[in-house]
Amino acid sequence: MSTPRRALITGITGQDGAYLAEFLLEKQYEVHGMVRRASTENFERIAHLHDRLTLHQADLLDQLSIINLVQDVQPREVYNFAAQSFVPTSFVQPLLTGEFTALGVARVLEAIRLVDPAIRFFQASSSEMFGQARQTPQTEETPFRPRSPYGAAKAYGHWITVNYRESYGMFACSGIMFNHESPLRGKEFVSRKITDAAARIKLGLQDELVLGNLDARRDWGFAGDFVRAAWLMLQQERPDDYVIASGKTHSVRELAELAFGYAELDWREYVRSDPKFLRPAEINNLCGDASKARRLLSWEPTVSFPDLIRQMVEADLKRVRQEREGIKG
Ligand code: NAP
Ligand code: G4F
Repeated sequence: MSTPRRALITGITGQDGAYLAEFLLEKQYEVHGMVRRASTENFERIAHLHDRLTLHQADLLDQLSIINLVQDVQPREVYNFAAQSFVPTSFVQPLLTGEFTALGVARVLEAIRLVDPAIRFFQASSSEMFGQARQTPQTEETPFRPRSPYGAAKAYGHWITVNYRESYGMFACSGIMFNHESPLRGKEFVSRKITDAAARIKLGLQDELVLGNLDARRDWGFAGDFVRAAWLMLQQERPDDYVIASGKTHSVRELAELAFGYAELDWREYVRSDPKFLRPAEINNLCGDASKARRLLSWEPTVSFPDLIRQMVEADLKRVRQEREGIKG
């Protein structure tokens, strides 16, 4: 039997997994995390929580390892945040992305169905599923037209979640999450690539920043707000799907201008665009309508776009300064 307030997080070493682990610990949950084996441990984002977490080795590619994990932990809630989550990599590794990001979802759902179909399940779906959307802003009803192998894989993950809910009566929810960032964001994503570069340039460790499409527009929010929405979905009476978004869009250019401004730099002196960072197919604009989540979950974002970017720049300035002092010492 599953125990109240025991949760299993896949992808706990990633940005969202780390924020959710902290959020659930504050709510007195017993938190278990799935980690994949690596030759070097990759626990930086959860280092401050390590003593309070139980980590288990399993892999999205290995069905039996996931079944054994769910059997051992007997959670009440499973949050599936694990995925190959970087869109450009999905163009060069489309099959692996499909294995992790699409079939990985079915493997977790199958494990739950086998072990205890009453376990509540959250799937981290993505606004990339909308792709070149014909309707703005995007809602739960907007048709998907993905523009990357990642987006196509997430669309499978979304629909298989809906299917397990409808076929087996499972409490399976899909959060259609727009871009969300934080100081824990991976450095290859554009927000963190920019805030890290602004800090390094400010401190004399880098000369320039090379980006791709400066005109792309995204609906950027704060990761901490998004994991709270995931938790709220699993506390409802009925399972459902929800768009999670700020409802405001900004261009990559605006993000760069803001971040460099917080570092007291003029972005135009340091940023250039190179076609090598353009994607085979781009999504020019994404903007979400989270009215349903606001209405039914009472969810509201708490961090504005300028505050988010300021926090990221400040965190990168502090970290780069410490690294520089460490190198000198
Ligand atoms: P992230 O930082 O890239 O974290 C991904 C996590 O998945 C990492 O813990 C990674 O482990 C794990 N993982 C990858 N392949 C795995 C495998 N085969 N077996 C087990 N674990 C594996 O991503 P994030 O930004 O936190 O996003 C969390 C989830 O939300 C992802 O599913 C992403 O696609 C989705 N999402 C994110 C956003 C966003 O803007 N952040 C928006 C919409 C949806 P390692 O540390 O070992 O690599
Ligand atoms: O930061 P990005 O790489 O995020 P992207 O592709 O929107 O995907 C993120 O959000 C999705 C939700 O919509 C998640 F599902 C997904 O897992 C991931 O977290 O790129 C944002 C925009 C793109 O239009 C890209 O072309 O920034 C543009 N961009 C311009 N120059 C760049 C760069 N992106 C990256 N990564 N690096 C650049 O140099």
